[in-house]
Amino acid sequence: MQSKHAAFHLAAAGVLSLALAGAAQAQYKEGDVKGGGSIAGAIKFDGAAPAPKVFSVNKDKEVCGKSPIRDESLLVKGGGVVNVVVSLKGVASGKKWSTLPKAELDQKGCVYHPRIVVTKAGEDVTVLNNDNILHNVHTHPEKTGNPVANIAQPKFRKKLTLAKRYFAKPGIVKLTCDVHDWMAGYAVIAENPYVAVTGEGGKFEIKDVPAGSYTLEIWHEKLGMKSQKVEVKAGAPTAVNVSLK
Ligand SMILES: [Cu+2]
Repeated sequence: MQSKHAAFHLAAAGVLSLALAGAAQAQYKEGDVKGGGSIAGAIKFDGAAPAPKVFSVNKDKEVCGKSPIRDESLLVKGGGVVNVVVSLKGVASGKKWSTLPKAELDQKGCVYHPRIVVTKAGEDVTVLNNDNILHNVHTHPEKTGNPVANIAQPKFRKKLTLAKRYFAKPGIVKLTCDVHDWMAGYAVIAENPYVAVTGEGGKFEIKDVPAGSYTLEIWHEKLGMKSQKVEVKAGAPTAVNVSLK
């Protein structure tokens, strides 16, 4: 498939429901992928990069105020959008789940690292607290149908295991902290391991895809969701370049 440049705008509202449309799909099966293809490209930002915004830290200044906390809800670096979730839908079988890193995020300087964590549906998510202050993990399941977690993580609790029941159903769950209102992160509960999160330049790559036709979903917390058809050929890269605004 050739490169595509498609500009679109979508309100963030209503986006989560679309992202969850695959919930009823058949269970993904692990197997060996021989001669798979790949999907690679970049998610660009159509327009001028938004001016950087810094939150005013009004709580636990000695820890949270050590370095400025930037608003990373729309982060454009090198012309591309960082923290865009790119996922492949309709994959019946393919590479092993173990190709995804274990879902773990840290609270450091009162910021979630990483902002977006990917997990297999029905797995625990680990939340570390390296700040030596109280945080509180609050999940917002939106339309996933997962239960809400609202768990205090005192300074002595360096590691919190968020139980798998909070991540039983696929979709996107937002994480916030009731102590520090600027803290925001997302757990992407995946149906299959073909999920990538964009880095600098908006770049991403999804490897070892069995040849076939799929739908690629592109989701960003502020810019909304877009999906497009993608044709993957055996042993060949497929370029997908999209602009968001
Ligand atoms: Cu906090």
